[in-house]
Amino acid sequence: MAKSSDDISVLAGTGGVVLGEARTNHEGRKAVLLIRGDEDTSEFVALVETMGITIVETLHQPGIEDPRGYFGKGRLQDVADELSSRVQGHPWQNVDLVLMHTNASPRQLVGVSSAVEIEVWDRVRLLLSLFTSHASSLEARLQVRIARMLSDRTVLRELANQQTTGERAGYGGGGITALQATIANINRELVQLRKRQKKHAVAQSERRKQRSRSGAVTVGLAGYTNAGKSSLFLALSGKDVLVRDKLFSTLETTIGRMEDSPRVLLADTIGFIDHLPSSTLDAFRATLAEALECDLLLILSDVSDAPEELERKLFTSRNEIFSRFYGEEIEDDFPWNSNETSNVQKVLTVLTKKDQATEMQLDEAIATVAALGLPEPLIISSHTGEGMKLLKDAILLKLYGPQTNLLLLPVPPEGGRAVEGLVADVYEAGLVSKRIERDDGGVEMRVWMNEQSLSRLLAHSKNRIEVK
Ligand SMILES: Nc1nc2c(ncn2[C@@H]2O[C@H](COP(=O)(O)OP(=O)(O)OP(=O)(O)O)[C@@H](O)[C@H]2O)c(=O)[nH]1
Ligand SMILES: [Mg+2]
Repeated sequence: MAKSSDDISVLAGTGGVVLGEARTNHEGRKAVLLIRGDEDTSEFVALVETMGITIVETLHQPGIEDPRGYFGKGRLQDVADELSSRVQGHPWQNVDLVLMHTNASPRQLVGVSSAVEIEVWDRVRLLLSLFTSHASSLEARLQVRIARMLSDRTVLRELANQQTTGERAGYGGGGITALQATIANINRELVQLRKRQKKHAVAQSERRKQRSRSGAVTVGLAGYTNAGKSSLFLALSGKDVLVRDKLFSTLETTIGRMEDSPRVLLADTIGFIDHLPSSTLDAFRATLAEALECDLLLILSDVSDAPEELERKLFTSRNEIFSRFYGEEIEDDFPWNSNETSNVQKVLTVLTKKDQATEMQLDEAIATVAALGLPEPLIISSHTGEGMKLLKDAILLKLYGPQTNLLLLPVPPEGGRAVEGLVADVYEAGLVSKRIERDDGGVEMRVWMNEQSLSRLLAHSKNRIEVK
């Protein structure tokens, strides 16, 4: 059995790096944040706040990132000195975390860690820690663990590399051999974890096939984190899922039935975020597949966001879905309009949280959606219910085409199946929205039904069902 990576103690102060262990609760921690240039830090700060961590001080250094230590050598030393000379009452007294506002290279992570000698997170490690603390299901924990180990391995490889080239001396007590043994352990455990994940994925894909064989169709809910996916899922299905004003509340896929339309399944899933490394996204692939391999995909975005935020988040969602997940090239005319081999034939854009948006925001958002080549949006509020009926109808229209009016004829004089039997067949084949019993014993029905099911129904009805 491979040694668990939780045992890896690459400790600060012994010439190594704190890889930030399996700790899941970071509530109440204090951090300093390092920033180069004048980047917008609001999303990063929101991620930090979501975890209950307080940023005690933000340190800026103008100019471009130093490839060795993110901050320049002198400035980084200043930070290290300040940390090591803390006395009672120092504002940094309880700081045990240094945050870097970047997706750092392994070299930068090692560089900053060695200098400050406390735990260091770049944006990716921050996300991984957040995922770890929000992972509540077995599946979520498994994929987060894989993502963490992949990321830890790059840091350990960098350390090994620095020791081999003589750039760095010693590694704890054990030196390069201990490091290589640790990497080997990680590799072994990754093989095991991936096997388990593969098993999950196969089982999931089998369940998906079964669902579609049983005539169910799936509607996937996708969008940036905090877009309101779980809230819409709850509003449409009534099935309880975690809704919180936190980033990445949802890390796995939940399937539920659309209310009044039991054959329509909804899939709530993990959200997207900018600049997630491919290896991290890959760890969530099976989960995403559960929602994105669907009959209809809803792309959600929060219309109460500032216009440039909305654009950024929709742009990211679009790229994650089409380029990274489906591996399609994004061109001006979109896959769902142009290309029959596309993975997604059907897409709807949904703007959420209408109750919090101004008229001007709504207008701007509609223009943004069009500029990105996405289908014209439906605008809803899961809280007030506004737009929900239109959305449900739009979903059914996309899935089944226009509604069909059927007339079920009464039993003829020479005998035949009871009308109730025909009615049952119709319920079996589609979604009934209206039913009128006629005086002559016949029944009129209005249904959502795709062409294939309709022709099968008519063929089996011995001319007792007519399309009106
Ligand atoms: N005012 C308003 N708030 C909403 C609406 N829909 C969702 N929210 C809020 O937006 C926040 C995020 O909602 P979620 O449904 O958890 O969003 P999500 O997309 O599932 O988020 P993650 O799972 O974290 O990616 C919560 O605080 C919701 O209450 C809405 O229609 N109106
Ligand atoms: Mg959610």
